[in-house]
Amino acid sequence: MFCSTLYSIFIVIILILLNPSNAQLNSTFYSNTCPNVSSIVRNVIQQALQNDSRIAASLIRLHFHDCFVNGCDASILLDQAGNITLSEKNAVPNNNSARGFNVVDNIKTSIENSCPATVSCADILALASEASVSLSGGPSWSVLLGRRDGLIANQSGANTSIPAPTESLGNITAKFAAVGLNTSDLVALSGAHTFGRAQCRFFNQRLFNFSNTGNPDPTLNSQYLSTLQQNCPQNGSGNTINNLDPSSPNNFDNNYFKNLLNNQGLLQTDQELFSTNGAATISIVNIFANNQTAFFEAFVQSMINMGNINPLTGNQGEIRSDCKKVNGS
Ligand code: HEM
Ligand SMILES: *[C@@H]1O[C@H](CO)[C@@H](O)[C@H](O)[C@H]1NC(C)=O
Ligand SMILES: *[C@@H]1O[C@H](CO)[C@@H](O)[C@H](O)[C@H]1NC(C)=O
Ligand SMILES: *[C@@H]1O[C@H](CO)[C@@H](O)[C@H](O)[C@H]1NC(C)=O
Ligand SMILES: *[C@@H]1O[C@H](CO)[C@@H](O)[C@H](O)[C@H]1NC(C)=O
Ligand SMILES: *[C@@H]1O[C@H](CO)[C@@H](O)[C@H](O)[C@H]1NC(C)=O
Ligand SMILES: *[C@@H]1O[C@H](CO)[C@@H](O)[C@H](O)[C@H]1NC(C)=O
Ligand SMILES: *[C@@H]1O[C@H](CO)[C@@H](O)[C@H](O)[C@H]1NC(C)=O
Ligand SMILES: *[C@@H]1O[C@H](CO)[C@@H](O)[C@H](O)[C@H]1NC(C)=O
Ligand SMILES: *[C@@H]1O[C@H](CO)[C@@H](O)[C@H](O)[C@H]1NC(C)=O
Ligand SMILES: *[C@@H]1O[C@H](CO)[C@@H](O)[C@H](O)[C@H]1NC(C)=O
Ligand SMILES: CC(=O)N[C@H]1CO[C@H](CO)[C@@H](O)[C@@H]1O
Repeated sequence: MFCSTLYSIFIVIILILLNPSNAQLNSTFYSNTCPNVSSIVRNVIQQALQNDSRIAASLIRLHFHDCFVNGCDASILLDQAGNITLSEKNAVPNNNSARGFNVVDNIKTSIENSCPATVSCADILALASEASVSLSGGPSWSVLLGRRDGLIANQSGANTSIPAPTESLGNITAKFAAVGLNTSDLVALSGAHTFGRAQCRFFNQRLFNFSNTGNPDPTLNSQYLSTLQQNCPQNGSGNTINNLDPSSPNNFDNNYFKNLLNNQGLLQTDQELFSTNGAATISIVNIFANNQTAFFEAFVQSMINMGNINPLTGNQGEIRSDCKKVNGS
């Protein structure tokens, strides 16, 4: 009786270990089937940066918005057509905001030329994030690979799971915790706002009528406030773009955290990391503002943590041949 119970447990463990869908990601997944995949991705992004200095930032944001919704499965890339009745692209956080889809398609085309039907679109987003950061002066790291592409999009998931820029620190923390990321990950990954742009509509409420007070957000540096008010008049279109890190808009560095110490965080959720009374995030912001190496090391670990959110592996999902569509549709 006792022995047969032990035996059953043993068999179950063996079956779990053999189940390909429990496979861990690793950095050598394509070393035989597409050994040059990293340099192919990097080259396409390097070309794209010649024309569009913002593209590196846009690409890493796609990976973030992908991973927070049904895991890192390239669901954000699916166009709304056929079986995809409600795309993530059209969800509130992405509509007229997420960009870089054409560059993802160019990367995919370039990879298919060397290694057809081999590399997933979900892995392309992870590789593109690393290339974007390192090409912008940030750290390099060994990207974990082996994700497969999902068959569905989840628009309501994208509406509700991706953090919004007007939420409280508590709400943002909860959304990160919901995907297994902690406060250290939140602060480190928010450091991605060291490059890229944001439209006025995402922070306009801080400039004129914060929390329905009729006044600006009191944490905003007054000189920075007047600059932003000129670029973002309250009743303007709200689509004008602003640098997330005005001190070095296209560089991946720790200036984002130095800005927070000067009350020059652009989004409410940026400044909250430093200005929420008693928050556990404050000491982490101070460390990163004073030590870029500490930021880079934490950022790499947290990018790996984010890239590990619920990947499809083994024979789950598929390798899409066109990142915009499920195969055969
Ligand atoms: C902590 C919660 C976060 C909130 C509320 C947030 C919100 C936003 C918003 C509102 C924008 C501007 C989009 C636009 O104007 O169209 C933006 C841009 C951006 N976000 Fe975040 N974000 C968060 C975390 C992250 C994370 C974790 C990453 C990546 C690791 C990231 C990377 C970026 C980048 C690079 C841009 C600039 C994109 C571009 O220029 O195209 N963000 N974010
Ligand atoms: C990487 O993962 C794949 C799929 O799970 C596996 O076949 C391969 O042996 C792994 N490589 C290493 C070095 O662990
Ligand atoms: C890998 O790609 C790089 C850059 O495109 C190229 O210089 C190199 O020759 C390629 N190597 C192989 C083995 O294809
Ligand atoms: C250059 O980048 C802009 C966006 O900044 C884009 O609209 C345009 O299509 C790009 N041109 C080429 C040739 O890629
Ligand atoms: C996305 O934005 C466009 C305006 O450019 C709007 O017409 C459309 O309704 C929006 N889609 C969703 C799903 O909100
Ligand atoms: C996502 O939110 C937008 C705006 O509230 C709404 O129009 C759309 O129906 C939502 N999508 C889903 C699937 O709930
Ligand atoms: C969509 O996303 C939500 C929140 O992330 C999740 O609860 C729900 O199970 C997802 N739906 C599907 C069909 O995957
Ligand atoms: C924060 O989360 C709480 C609990 O879900 C919710 O009641 C509140 O409306 C959220 N606040 C914001 C600004 O989203
Ligand atoms: C967050 O998790 C990491 C492991 O990825 C750990 O080193 C760190 O101490 C945790 N931070 C907090 C605040 O729990
Ligand atoms: C900066 O952080 C790194 C990595 O955590 C650490 O090794 C180094 O000692 C720190 N430098 C200073 C001056 O504190
Ligand atoms: C579309 O959905 C139907 C019903 O779920 C399924 O039978 C069909 O295979 C799907 N088509 C594609 C191309 O995924
Ligand atoms: C000049 C103008 O139209 N001002 C309006 C801008 O929008 C606010 C409400 O957000 C109104 O109160 C102002 O009258």
